Amino acid sequence: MKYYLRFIIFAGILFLCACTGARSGDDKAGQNSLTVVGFSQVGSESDWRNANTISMQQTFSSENGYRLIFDDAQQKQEKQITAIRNFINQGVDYIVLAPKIEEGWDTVLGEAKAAGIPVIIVDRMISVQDSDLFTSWVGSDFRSEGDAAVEWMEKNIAGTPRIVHLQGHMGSSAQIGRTEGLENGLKLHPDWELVYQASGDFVQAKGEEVMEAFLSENIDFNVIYSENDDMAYGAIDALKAHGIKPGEDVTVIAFDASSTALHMVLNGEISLDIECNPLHGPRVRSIIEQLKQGKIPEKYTYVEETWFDSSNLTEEIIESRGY
Ligand code: GYE
Repeated sequence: MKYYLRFIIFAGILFLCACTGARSGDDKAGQNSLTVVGFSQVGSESDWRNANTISMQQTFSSENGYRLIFDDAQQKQEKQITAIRNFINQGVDYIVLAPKIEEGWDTVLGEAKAAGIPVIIVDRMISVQDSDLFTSWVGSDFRSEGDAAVEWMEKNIAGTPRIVHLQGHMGSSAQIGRTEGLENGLKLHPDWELVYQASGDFVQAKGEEVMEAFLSENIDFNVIYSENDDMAYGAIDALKAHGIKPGEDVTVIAFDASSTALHMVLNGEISLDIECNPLHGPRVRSIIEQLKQGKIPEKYTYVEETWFDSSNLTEEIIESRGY
């Protein structure tokens, strides 16, 4: 009897151990099967950026087989560099970087390369000595976005354009390309005038500030070329505060084509919005899936884009776009 009881207790303990062991083993296997992606996001400066963050977070979910480590660098390149180093220390499977500016990435990406972690660049580009420091890039052709705006101006501005140019964050590809497009347009049209040029850092409040500063100088103008929607919102607020009517007194051109801005195209306050698509999550995922299968993805993938003005935009189009 005594032995019989002891045997039952012993067997019971063995059984419990086996169960816990199996369970923690399963958990481990479950965790290991998730692909870990460290994503360094530059910040949350605009509608575009927020849509981009959501796209990445929705795509790299556990339901899709991923664990996303998200880091918001709050517009500081140093923070992006620290985030990448943390990703390396944590031994993530892939690093995704949405860089603030083009320069300054060689050292830290050299460290990622030495650790054998593939790096995917999304949205803006980077400028590095050795192109092997990143595996692939996906984003927009910012220069051709600028060219499209110039082409539209050639056909749609009556009289001589006198342009106020609100630039994005200096040194970012989106600023560089859109500025190059306009500057090329100015070269092609010696009669066009650039009456003011300043950076509003892609931020609404700064767009308003820059516009206020310009308006206080009482210079004649009829076009605002704003390198993103958010700065255009700020500039439009400043115009209205001075009794100037956007769409009537001034032609406002913006970039991104987020839903709020497209509604302003429909109500006439913004005359042209050049599309820049932020929904990069699935595109980055497809690059990672290719790498997982041992394939070599394209080095550069440009997203196809269009533009919207009152001639081609409807409420249904806005509803169908997802940002
Ligand atoms: O146009 C702007 C955002 O890099 C394309 O960054 C992106 C730009 C976008 O803050 O709104």
